[in-house]
Amino acid sequence: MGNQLTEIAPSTAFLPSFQSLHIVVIGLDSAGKTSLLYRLKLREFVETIPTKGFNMERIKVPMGKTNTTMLQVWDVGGQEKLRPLWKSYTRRTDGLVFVVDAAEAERMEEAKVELHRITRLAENQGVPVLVLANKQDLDGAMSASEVEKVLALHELSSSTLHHSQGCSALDGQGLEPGLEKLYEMILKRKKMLRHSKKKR
Ligand SMILES: Nc1nc2c(ncn2[C@@H]2O[C@H](COP(=O)(O)OP(=O)(O)OP(=O)(O)O)[C@@H](O)[C@H]2O)c(=O)[nH]1
Ligand SMILES: [Mg+2]
Repeated sequence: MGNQLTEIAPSTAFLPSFQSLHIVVIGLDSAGKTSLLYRLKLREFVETIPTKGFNMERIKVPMGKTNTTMLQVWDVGGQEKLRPLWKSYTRRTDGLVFVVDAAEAERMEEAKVELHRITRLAENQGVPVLVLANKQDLDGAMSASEVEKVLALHELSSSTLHHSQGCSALDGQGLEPGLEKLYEMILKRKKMLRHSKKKR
């Protein structure tokens, strides 16, 4: 679904408007990134094929008590050969969503390595991270707090706000609360950055 083949990374992806946020969704292949993107956009579970480039959707979501926020969501393919491209998408993003298949415990170490590799980059320092422990509908899926431990989120730099949330693209549970939390972290960071600019 919506598979756009491209070698071109977004160059002017950062949107200065406060109400329009740039979000990048990454994670290992088959974690459920594209399924989550279209669950959010279409409010249904759609058939997907492995993403060879990226998908991008603009999605209006209710955020906070009264706000509706426009999200520009980039879903990037997670196959090993595509992972070197992630950094072109995450540059200057407002928030990172890292999706794992919570029912696939044996791939958590691989996911941990990739998460820490991308968040360690200088340009990603301080970008808030939402970890989605997807496929909670499957028996034996790890909970958000178990995923948080195996991915060693406490080892992320102290300037990086993070949160882990269980979810399922199949029934949609957990997705909106997770995004709400990401939104709060993004606002918090923007406020901190404005405050430190004023001090200079
Ligand atoms: N049971 C269950 N299956 C899911 C869920 N989310 C995704 N899937 C299935 O997992 C497989 C991979 O989903 P995708 O959304 O294509 O995964 P992806 O992370 O985009 O994978 P790449 O594009 O290769 O990086 C598909 O068969 C989906 O139907 C979920 O919440 N529950
Ligand atoms: Mg995909």
